[in-house]
Amino acid sequence: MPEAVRIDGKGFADGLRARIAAAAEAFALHAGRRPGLAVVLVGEDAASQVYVGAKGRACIEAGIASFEHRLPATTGAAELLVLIERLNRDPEVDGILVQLPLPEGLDEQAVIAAIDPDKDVDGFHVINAGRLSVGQEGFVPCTPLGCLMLLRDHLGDLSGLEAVVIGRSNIVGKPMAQLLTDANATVTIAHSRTRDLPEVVRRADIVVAAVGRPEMVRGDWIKPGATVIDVGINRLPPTEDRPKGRLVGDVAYAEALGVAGAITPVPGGVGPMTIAVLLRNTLVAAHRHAGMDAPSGI
Ligand code: NAP
Ligand code: L37
Repeated sequence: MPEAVRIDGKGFADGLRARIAAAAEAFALHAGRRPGLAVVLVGEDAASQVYVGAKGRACIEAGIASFEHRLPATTGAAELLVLIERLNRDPEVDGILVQLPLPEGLDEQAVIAAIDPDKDVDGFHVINAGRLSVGQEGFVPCTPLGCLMLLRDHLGDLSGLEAVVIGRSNIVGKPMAQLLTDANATVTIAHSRTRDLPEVVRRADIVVAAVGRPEMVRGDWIKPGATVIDVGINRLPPTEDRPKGRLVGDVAYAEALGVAGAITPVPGGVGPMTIAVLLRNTLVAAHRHAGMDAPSGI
């Protein structure tokens, strides 16, 4: 069995970002303004700080205006809702992202519900979840859309393939299962109550692991030749030679390499796609707000 192909999410995301940058420049010429993304971060969550920083830099590089709002963990719900209302009305802001998780005491669903669905580039608003579920145009959550792009790029048509999504969160697992169903795959959703997960995963031509448990999916769970998308981002405890701790996925990568047909690495797989798709959704939002056709091929 030859070693699995390493699906280069970072490389794909870089290409996507270059296409977005070109389209953002064309948008600015026509609309007289850049697309704009507002990112709201409440509190000091270490991973969120890193991602929000990366998102801001990615915006600037793509010619998208970035409006960062970093608020203390003590921010009250009323204050946060006032900010979101202001961003909803701001014509410079095409997309609004409130980085999750929010600090204890803030109701995430209530905060997301306050975002104008047509600026909800994260696709977390119930209106956008509903649109996805009934097949209407809206915004699709960035991480699962990025996974679908990688799958299509690697496999082409997904019709009739057996897909197993491990995890049923609103931000990854559920929308991922919906996208795969829409792409004509036969989809199984597995979760913490699934009986005999290894046996379920062994049926899959496509495995999407979105669990949050380091290296839970073992090599011998994977059907030979399957395509594996590892969404997990888990930081292992620090060691002598890795003072920051190693980053691993939900799949035992070294084991899976010997069995899978193709697999995304961590880091360098799904993570960079999440950021690139956020820029894409913002660009699409800007076109819709300006009454322009969204650019094709992005
Ligand atoms: P989440 O909300 O915690 O959901 C985890 C899911 O995994 C739940 O549905 C849970 O089942 C299931 N699960 C937990 N233990 C399990 C087990 N032993 N066997 C089978 N299923 C199990 O997590 P999430 O937000 O979807 O994120 C999942 C992972 O993806 C995390 O590592 C996160 O850091 C990563 N992530 C990465 C990106 C990226 O850009 N790469 C973006 C978002 C998230 P129940 O529903 O039964 O509890
Ligand atoms: N859109 N994404 C959106 N909204 C949110 O509310 N929490 C959240 C969210 N999650 C998110 O941004 N996740 C994420 C995860 C990983 C990366 C980016 C975004 C990423 O770039 N990961 C790099 C490694 C980064 C590191 O070293 O820590 C990777 O290569 O996987």
